[in-house]
Amino acid sequence: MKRMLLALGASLVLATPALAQGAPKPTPEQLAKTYAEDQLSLEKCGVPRNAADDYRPAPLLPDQTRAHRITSSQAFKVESIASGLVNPWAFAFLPSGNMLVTTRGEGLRTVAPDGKVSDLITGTPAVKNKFRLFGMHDVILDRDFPANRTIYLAYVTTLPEDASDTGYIVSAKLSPDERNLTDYTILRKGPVPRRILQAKDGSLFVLTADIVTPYVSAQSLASGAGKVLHINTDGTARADNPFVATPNADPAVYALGVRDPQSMAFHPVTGDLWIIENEPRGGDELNRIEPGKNYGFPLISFGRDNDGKLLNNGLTNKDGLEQPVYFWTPSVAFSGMTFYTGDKLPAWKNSIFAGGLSGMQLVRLELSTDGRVVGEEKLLRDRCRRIRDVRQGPDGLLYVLTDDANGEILRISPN
Ligand SMILES: [Ca+2]
Repeated sequence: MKRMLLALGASLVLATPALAQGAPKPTPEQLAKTYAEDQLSLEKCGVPRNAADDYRPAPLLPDQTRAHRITSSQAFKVESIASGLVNPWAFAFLPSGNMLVTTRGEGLRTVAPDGKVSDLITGTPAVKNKFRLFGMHDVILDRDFPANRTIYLAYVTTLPEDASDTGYIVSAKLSPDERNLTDYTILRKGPVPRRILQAKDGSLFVLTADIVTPYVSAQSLASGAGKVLHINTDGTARADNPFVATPNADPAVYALGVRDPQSMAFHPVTGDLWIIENEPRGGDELNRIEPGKNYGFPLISFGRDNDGKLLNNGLTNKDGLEQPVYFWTPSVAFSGMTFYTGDKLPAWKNSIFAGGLSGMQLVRLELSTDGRVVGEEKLLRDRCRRIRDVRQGPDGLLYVLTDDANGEILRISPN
């Protein structure tokens, strides 16, 4: 075991200098620090699933993987503000000061600022915590929540009349006492939905997964799986979606060819839609999404399939298919993501933060003005926790949700 850890640490440090132009070259001292941090993390937390996988396809763009590892100048402290949440998946900040939290196998609860966890909110659909993959996923508040009390939920359940798992995007209203859901409306029924994001105009972007081999859905315009979808708040497809006139296409499709995208956020300056998706085994990708574009899965991939076999003979590039801005081998297995836009942690302004599940880390990415990754920092690794979601609070601090049977909400503030 020790030998494997050393070998893994050594290969990580060797990979770091192979950075392309654009990123500043790390000093020997920085490399030594990075190596020591990687080593410590692996020894303390153990080698996560796929982390020992040494499959490393070559990048095709500058700084497309292993961009210069950075250490933040931002001094910060981490406090646990709530615990005892059973496999929490996502959270949102209510105007009351409470947080609305989904728990994967249960439903929906609130958490008060003092950490008190409520009973289950009634009227929430029944879900099962199946294979650690399915159940209650995302929750967001409507932009006009203070006036209309509307929330949106993404979840997967198995109904008696259905042979297989069914995904739902629904809207509902949260009662003023935050104890009950009413006005339940199904917006979409179909493939596994992960995240929901509301645009300034009120429309909803939805990420859906194609995780069933042989991955026939992600490239099929007729299927809503393995897609970025764009819908109205009544569930209908946006009239300006790119494939509304394409015969047999699902009109909700906005972009295609993604596998298991779980992270989504708008860039605070450009307004562009960014997502992170998990490939089966290595090759997790950061993508900037444009309408009508094909992000390649499973035709091209920087990862391998779960059985270790190459996807499409290891092809990583093909005309007509988009290259990821950035990719990770081995897997980090990302979940929630946000751009930090607050003033409380100024050194982190406009950075991407994304939670790693098997990678047990909070990744911070610095982007250049032209949208390339110029620095990657790995935070919270000393805690050895699967990080399920990260959001910016209304107080300008960062909040992180850990995913296990005793899930916590962590608050990151300046120190
Ligand atoms: Ca891709």
